[in-house]
Amino acid sequence: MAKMKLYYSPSSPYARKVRLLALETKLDKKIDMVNVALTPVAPNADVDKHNPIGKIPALSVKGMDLFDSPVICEYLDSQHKGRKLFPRKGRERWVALRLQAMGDGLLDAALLARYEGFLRPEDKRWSDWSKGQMKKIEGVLTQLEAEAKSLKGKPTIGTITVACALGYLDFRFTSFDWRSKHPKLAKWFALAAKTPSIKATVPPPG
Ligand SMILES: N[C@@H](CCC(=O)N[C@@H](CS)C(=O)NCC(=O)O)C(=O)O
Repeated sequence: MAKMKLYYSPSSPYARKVRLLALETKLDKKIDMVNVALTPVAPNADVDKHNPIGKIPALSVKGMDLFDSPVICEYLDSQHKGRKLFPRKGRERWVALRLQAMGDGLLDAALLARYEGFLRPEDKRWSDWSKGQMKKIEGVLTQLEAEAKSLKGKPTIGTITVACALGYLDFRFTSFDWRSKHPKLAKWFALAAKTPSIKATVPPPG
């Protein structure tokens, strides 16, 4: 079978979800990695060919292009015979999907704040917009702290996404001390960060 092709960047937290899931399910050997650079104002023509939204991650497989990260992750999880990271049914499934939604929601806000504070020309920046995004990030962190128990146990798409979201805060929001107000979450992440797949996908500095 032809190898799958993953368009990604080592700094993308959404692509990191896919890379983590691939490592956890040992599908990584079946994927060729295509490292691309892009922003909303500097799109990548190759990515545009594979994702009409022009974002990474995108996965080319069997003549089809898949996006976005929840869809790619669920597809990959259907391609192996081991323990599923998308629990198939029951409460466990909704807990995992809900955690994924919280992690993705945190990331969506974090990326908007990052683009606002880093990409947008300084004279056009809007501090209320950035504050609004930071409020969403705080909201997710508070909720995760309240239900930190649900993060324990074997990895699921939910815990993987939360780990990518917290990792992104550490990567791009270095002066944001999320740990002191969310000690249970911080404790969980300190342990999770020792997992080989998480260690192997830490974004390089820069
Ligand atoms: N909902 C998408 C979000 C993907 C996303 O925003 N990726 C960023 C990189 S981390 C991107 O491609 N940004 C370029 C752009 O917004 O044009 C997913 O889960 O895959």
